[in-house]
Amino acid sequence: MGTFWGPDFGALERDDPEIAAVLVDEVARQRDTLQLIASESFMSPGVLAALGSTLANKYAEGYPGHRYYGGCAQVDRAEELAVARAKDLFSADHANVQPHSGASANLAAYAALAEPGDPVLAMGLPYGGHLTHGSKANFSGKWFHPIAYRVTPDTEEIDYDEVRDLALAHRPKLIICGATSYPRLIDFARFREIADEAGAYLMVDAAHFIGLVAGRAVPSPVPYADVVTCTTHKALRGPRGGMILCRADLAQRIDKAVFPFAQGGPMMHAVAAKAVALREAGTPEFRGYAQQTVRNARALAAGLVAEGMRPVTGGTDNHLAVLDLSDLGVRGHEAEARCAQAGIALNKNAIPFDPEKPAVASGIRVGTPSVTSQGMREGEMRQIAGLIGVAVRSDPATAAGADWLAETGEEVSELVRRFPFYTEQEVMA
Ligand code: DSN
Repeated sequence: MGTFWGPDFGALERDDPEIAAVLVDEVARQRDTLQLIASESFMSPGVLAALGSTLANKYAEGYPGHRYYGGCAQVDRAEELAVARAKDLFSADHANVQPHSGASANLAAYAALAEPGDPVLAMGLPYGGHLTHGSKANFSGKWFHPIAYRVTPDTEEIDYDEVRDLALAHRPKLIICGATSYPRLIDFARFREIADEAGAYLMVDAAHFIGLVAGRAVPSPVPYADVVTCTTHKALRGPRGGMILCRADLAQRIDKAVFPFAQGGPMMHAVAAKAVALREAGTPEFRGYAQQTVRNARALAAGLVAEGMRPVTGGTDNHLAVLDLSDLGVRGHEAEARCAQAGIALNKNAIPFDPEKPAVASGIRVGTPSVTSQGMREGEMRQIAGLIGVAVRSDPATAAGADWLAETGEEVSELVRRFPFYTEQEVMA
């Protein structure tokens, strides 16, 4: 192999100690505390190497073989590999690996499939949807005509009858399924039927669960959707970024919607890192991780039930669980802060039909991609559930609560020290 001009941490420490310290402290945070944010996981050293490479210097507007800049032979190879690996892994006709993020991928998908002002039917944010699914604060709600479907109050699962009724009443151009805090499998076949009946395109925002699809731990939306958008971080364990998969007949529209409509130059270091992650995601090891992630989420949810929390929808089929804390008399934002004090990173989360404001929320969301990547299994999930239970019930304003939080923090440190994701050598290069 030739010389690889990679990240030089020593030079950064010497020239910019302030930022070097941020990098060191964040490694320490990720290593010394528990990561239960459902939309996060750990990138491999290979993915990190591609991200920190000189590919970041290159402008490459356009697509492989058709760039607006010279000198693109190497980055073309990276993009061709990423596209081929994505198509192969997900059995997709076409893949665009240039979106800078999931939100950018969604902007491009809207642009490819609808016109401003068109009705778009998607899950409402308070029931587990996403900002780009029609929030008034986002392009999707300002430039399109959003119609929101909900979950049923009794099962808290998607109300497919309501989806159909709204689709037939409003004839949306686009129907979106996929969510950020929905713990159940989505019935893609049912959505396909509804979209066909209403004459709408079906877009699946698979950002949260595409890694589980890659690892064959949950069903794939690709056979049912016109377009699948996703992120490449989260459970897929790639770089922060987006990706779009689609049918062959929509390929040109999607490509033009990404560039030049929504974006300029692609981040070729991120594209190369996506290629690395997509190769890793096709390995038996990744399959084992994806399937264990789901088993761990079930075990964690069951453990939290034993701690007096109510799981939204009664449990989970994927990598996350949403827990209603009403019976404990603790609100989501308090639970998030108490857990943070004990070294447990998770987020407050609205429950369906939540009486609290989103900034307060009645629940929390927990996810298992990170801890599963670290090698933890069901036994550790039961231990973590106990730690969360103590932290959530500990009021830091009382002396006893502050002590419990400190003790929980020590137990968290002992646990995570047994399951490092990165070796010393990898993180302190
Ligand atoms: N921020 C992501 C999440 O946490 O679910 C969604 O974009």
